[in-house]
Amino acid sequence: MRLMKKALLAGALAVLSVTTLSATLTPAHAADVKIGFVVKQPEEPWFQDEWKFADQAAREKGFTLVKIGAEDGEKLMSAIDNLGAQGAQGFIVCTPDVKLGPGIVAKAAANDLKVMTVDDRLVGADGKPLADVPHMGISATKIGETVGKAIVDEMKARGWKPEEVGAIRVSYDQLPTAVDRVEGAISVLKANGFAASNIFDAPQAKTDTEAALNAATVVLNKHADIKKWVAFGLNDEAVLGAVRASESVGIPAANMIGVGIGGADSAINEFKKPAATGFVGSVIISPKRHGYETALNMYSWIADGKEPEKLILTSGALAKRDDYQQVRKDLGIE
Ligand code: FCA
Repeated sequence: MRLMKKALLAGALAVLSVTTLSATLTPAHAADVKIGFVVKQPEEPWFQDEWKFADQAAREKGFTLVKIGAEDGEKLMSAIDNLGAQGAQGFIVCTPDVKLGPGIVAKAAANDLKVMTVDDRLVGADGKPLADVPHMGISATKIGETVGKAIVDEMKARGWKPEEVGAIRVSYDQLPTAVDRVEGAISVLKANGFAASNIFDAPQAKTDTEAALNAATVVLNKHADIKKWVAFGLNDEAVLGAVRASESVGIPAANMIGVGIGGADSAINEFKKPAATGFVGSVIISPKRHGYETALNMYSWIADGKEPEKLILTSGALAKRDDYQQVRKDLGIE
């Protein structure tokens, strides 16, 4: 009797483990799926986070993710050929230059690869978005407005009058989403009494902190009579550059208000500093949606023939030193 019980139990256990196993087994074809995730600035924390979440999707579904950094058009074109040669079926890309749009689409087709864009939307020769390529971006104007409102609120809290304040528009005008973001911020500043003549363009040569620092330094030196400043731009790196520039010319944190966009490590490390800097806040956007969701969408396109939506625009939420942990948690990116 005892033996029989034991045998029965063993049998039940065996059945159990087989069922659990088959439930977690990925479909036979998942292992054959290979997806590229190509980004323009692999060292930027935002893109690291996108990759991290895309990796999570790959692990969950069982496909292979190939992460490639492509800082210029040449690297991007050879990356696409490479993916084709490796037998990938599709890729997601944040291009170093949106004007490469038609070239990217042609290269993808030549390699029989499906293509989706993330963050930066491709444009055609006429400067209009390539609406046929599925894209996930941020709602740039709205997020820019959130930046503008955060700046205005902080100005009010500090009792600043708009006429005594200079604004640094760290700009990268060849990228439409960058223009939409800064123009969104400017619209709110203007609606709150900021004169256009107090807003100064600081064009950055690249979208990193160093380029922004250089661009903002020129503005600050040229307008040394202005003692109070605000700054905004494409991302956290742009605004951090402006904040570093203000520090280097001796403007105290109390006289600087910078609000970025992103909320990855560049911003978080700034919030973690023991003393507050002029980097007051960041509108946190979701690398989880942009990494995990795009990768899943590409996977369903390849594995199930389900075409992704043509356009998804994600939102953001303002975070500051004292609440960024909670905001990140609410966005599911902790
Ligand atoms: C652009 C910027 C990145 C990030 C992304 C959402 O690609 O360069 O920093 O803000 O949009």
